[in-house]
Amino acid sequence: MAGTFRFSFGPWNISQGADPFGPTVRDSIAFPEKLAQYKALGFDAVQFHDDDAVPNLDSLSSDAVLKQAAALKTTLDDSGLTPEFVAPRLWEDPRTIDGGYTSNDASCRAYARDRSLQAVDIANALGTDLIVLWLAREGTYVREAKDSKRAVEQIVEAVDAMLAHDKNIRIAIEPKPNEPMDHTYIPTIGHAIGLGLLTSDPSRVGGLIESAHAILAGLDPSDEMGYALAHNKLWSVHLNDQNGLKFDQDKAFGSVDLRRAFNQVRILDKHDYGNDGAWVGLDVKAMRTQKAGVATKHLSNSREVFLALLDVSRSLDESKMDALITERDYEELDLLIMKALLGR
Ligand code: GLO
Ligand code: MG
Repeated sequence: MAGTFRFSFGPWNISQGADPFGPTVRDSIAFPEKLAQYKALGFDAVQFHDDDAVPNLDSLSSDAVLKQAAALKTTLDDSGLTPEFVAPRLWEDPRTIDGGYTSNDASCRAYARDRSLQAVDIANALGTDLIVLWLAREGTYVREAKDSKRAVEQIVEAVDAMLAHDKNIRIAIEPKPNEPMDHTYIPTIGHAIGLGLLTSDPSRVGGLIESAHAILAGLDPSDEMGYALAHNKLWSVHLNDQNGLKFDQDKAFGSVDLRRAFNQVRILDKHDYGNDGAWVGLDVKAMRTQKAGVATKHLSNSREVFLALLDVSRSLDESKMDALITERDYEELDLLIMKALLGR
């Protein structure tokens, strides 16, 4: 029982503080400046949307896209940073208004598929075999707009196209139950793993679990992680926190419910997460109130809290816990954990 924990985040996690009700409050930070901060914050890998890696890719030829990706690989190598994954961003272009793979417009579906295949090419050029699919708009605002059975088939067809495009690529689906959609078709890790079974190569389809997304589905993130671990399908995580059932908050890890965070760390450590090279990703957002210059603390703080909770988990008296479990004295077990979290 011991995982290996190395940390990653995506450049979108250093942001300007815009929200749906107000504009940005911090200057934008250029991508090279963001990259320069990774190591000092304690992070060794970068998560990419396809257009984080190659900005404005829709206006470039395939050759130009691959050339830029190759140049980025050199920059990453020079900075000692590893690319963890590439995620096709299928939620901003006008052709993705009605979804990507499940859009009701065939030409928009073709755009989503082609862009996903290009994301695979970018991943190859960067030197990672992992694609993440956050299926942002694969859902509906009204049930009658799409056929849910057909939608699942369409997502499977898109995944199959990516698997056929490259024989080594692995696809981790990041489930989320809502936002921006009212309901999505792949809301939990069970759905993601089930979808994988419908594809042409289930061994290359897994999942990424985000704490807040599990909480929004009314589930405990550590139990979702355990479910994925039991299937050998936990290929990445997006740790963060969430205060109840509202918009996706991406709060710093552990900042709402320390015990819920502790249990995520504990299940990962208990089952050797990371020993196969998987990263601990943090998908956290700085508070809008945070001034420029100190707007990366949510990242380093989340990592610090993860490592502190790891210490707590590893310092527990496991034989005492086992004895309480045998006695079925869960009240005492409960207190033991609370005292450990309180440092008493
Ligand atoms: C939004 C998601 C988003 C993804 C990212 C990577 O709710 O968490 O941040 O993780 O786009 O695909
Ligand atoms: Mg996420």
